[in-house]
Amino acid sequence: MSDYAPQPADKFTFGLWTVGWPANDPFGVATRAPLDPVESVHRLAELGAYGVTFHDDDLLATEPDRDRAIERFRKALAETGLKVPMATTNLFTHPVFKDGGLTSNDRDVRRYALRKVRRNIDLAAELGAETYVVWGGREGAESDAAKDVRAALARYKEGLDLLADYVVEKGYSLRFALEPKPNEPRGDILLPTIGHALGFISQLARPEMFGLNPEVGHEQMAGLNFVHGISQALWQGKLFHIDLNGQHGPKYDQDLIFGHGDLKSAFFLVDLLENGGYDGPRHFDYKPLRTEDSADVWVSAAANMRTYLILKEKARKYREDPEVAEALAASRVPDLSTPTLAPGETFDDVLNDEFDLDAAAERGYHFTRLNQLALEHLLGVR
Ligand code: GLT
Ligand code: MN
Ligand code: MN
Repeated sequence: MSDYAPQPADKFTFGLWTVGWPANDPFGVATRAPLDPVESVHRLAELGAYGVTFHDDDLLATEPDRDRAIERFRKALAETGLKVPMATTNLFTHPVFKDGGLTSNDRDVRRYALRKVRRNIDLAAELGAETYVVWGGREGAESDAAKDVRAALARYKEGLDLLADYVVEKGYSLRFALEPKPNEPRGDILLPTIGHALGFISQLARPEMFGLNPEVGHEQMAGLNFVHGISQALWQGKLFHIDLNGQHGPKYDQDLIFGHGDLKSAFFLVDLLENGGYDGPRHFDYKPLRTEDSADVWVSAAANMRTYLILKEKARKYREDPEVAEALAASRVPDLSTPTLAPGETFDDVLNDEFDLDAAAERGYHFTRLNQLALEHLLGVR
């Protein structure tokens, strides 16, 4: 039995803004002191993480001088060996972004947003990042009168096309990962779900440079099945990165610890990530509860990784259980991977099938047994 101790090889990463969240919310001020990014790097390394990710502004949490902040961050990375696989831009906190960054109605703001992203792309590339996340939390509206959505999408495309050209021109090996979210902080956000974002990418000038950074809670806020969404992103070769956390259904964005929301979905998600060909970072984007003190923050960071590793072991045992294999076969789950036409057949060949319509209609799929087996593995009784 493993002790579930995270190793860098597990590729667990954390945003500086997660452990560093001082727990201010719309109804109350911070309950924790600002955290020095240098301390976060050291604590996360001690806990067994592989890397950290950051917004441009996260680096300035306790040191307002940008050059000095970057230097201190670099030193902490060198001391710990932590990697920076992803970086992103804060286009949402400053009041100038109240109507968005790349899609603000104000053209001057859009140009400022482009400068801000471009500057942090240079730093991301220097630090060795491979993924640049774009979460457009402020790109949206509260009223349909306030935003010409077709124009906003055109400006979004214009901005992202320029940024992709810039990356190519500089020779950086960065790819962009768009992060969907249905609402919050805007009433409606422009790329609300995985499906919308995939559709939008097809309109970009360099679609191959764009994929997704889906977040568990964001799809669940929209009442959607995260495992299905991730499956489609994988199928389209667009799962560039992932934000793991927990959420209890459609309500405000909870950003709970991974597994502390819909646990059964988390189980099937880990099973999919481990067996579905995703080899990128397992990135946690959660918020330590506002009730917790600064020591509890590290308990919560460790809990994300431990939960993932427990679920990974559960998924392995589920897959190895002969009764599960038999139940999967009885449910004809593996049969879905067989192409509907045999090699060499043409569409006309389906006309020649001998088919007993009533017998096929009567056959059960036995999914209940399969689901119960998964549940029993998750509950630890098998
Ligand atoms: C912000 C948001 C997250 C995004 C981050 C990237 S910042 O905390 O809630 O979901 O992933 O900008
Ligand atoms: Mn979130
Ligand atoms: Mn996120």
